[in-house]
Amino acid sequence: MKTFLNEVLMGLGKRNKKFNSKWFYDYKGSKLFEQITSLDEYYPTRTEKKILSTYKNEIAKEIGANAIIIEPGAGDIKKIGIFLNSLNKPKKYIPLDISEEYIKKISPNFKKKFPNIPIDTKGYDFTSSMKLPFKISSSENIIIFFPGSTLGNFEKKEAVQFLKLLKSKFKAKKIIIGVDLIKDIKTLISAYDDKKGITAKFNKNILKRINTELDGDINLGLYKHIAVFNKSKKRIEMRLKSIKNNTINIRGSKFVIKKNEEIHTENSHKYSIRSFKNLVNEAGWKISTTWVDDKKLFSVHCLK
Ligand code: AVI
Repeated sequence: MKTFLNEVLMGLGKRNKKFNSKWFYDYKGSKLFEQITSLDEYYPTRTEKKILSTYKNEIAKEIGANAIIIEPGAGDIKKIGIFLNSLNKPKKYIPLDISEEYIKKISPNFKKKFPNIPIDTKGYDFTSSMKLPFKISSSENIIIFFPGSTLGNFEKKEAVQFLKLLKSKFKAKKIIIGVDLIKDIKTLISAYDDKKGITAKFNKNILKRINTELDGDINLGLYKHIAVFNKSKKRIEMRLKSIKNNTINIRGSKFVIKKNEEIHTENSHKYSIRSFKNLVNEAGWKISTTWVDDKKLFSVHCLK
């Protein structure tokens, strides 16, 4: 299994330095992401919630009866509640999150709101090759709920692999998935570089984690948060740019970072309905319904 330490050492050893964005999400990072979702500039969360609420009955129809709903990367578990009461006898809800500490703190709230729906919370890195932390049978109506455009954080190849895995490993019958749409660059950039600097803190949280968990000696003040739109790859890229020559020491490994050198920390791919359809088809799924908001900022799809 790739650990945080291994991945960080490998990422800093590359000529084009990079980290996997999943390492943002310890307890603190999950809290910062929660704050991002209510920023004025960050349109995806409120837009997706509106779509889920407007079309909850259509979504419930697609999901069908006796569903076991699995949500990989569930975070603050705020979206499932929008349509849960519209479902026909849901059997169980299984939220998975890489930060076990965070998800375990969030789940009592769900139990209070939905006392009749069994919840089976698990700390689990859904990008890992580890065994699933629960048993499933392919005869069940297994539905994957994957909102928030989390798929956008994968490289295209990884996204296809992950969609395939949802069928082979998770035994999913259908997927309800949220996907962010391509739009004007100004709106995109400000969503990832907000005025209050919360996204900058979120981005730097990875450096903080390296210092506290891996005994690193990074001077956080020497790194600047930047968000750029990569036009050819249709994605926002978050990076940490060093403002001075400096060195990073982590458990006996030393890395020299030059002034203006960047560490790539996150990709957030944006799709058109057509490019998403192509991606989904490549993974062996078909779009059965697509829902979008009036301004065509965000999309929610049912895949089968
Ligand atoms: C979790 N993920 C879909 C977010 C996104 O928009 O790519 C993470 C994020 N990064 C910066 N702001 C939000």
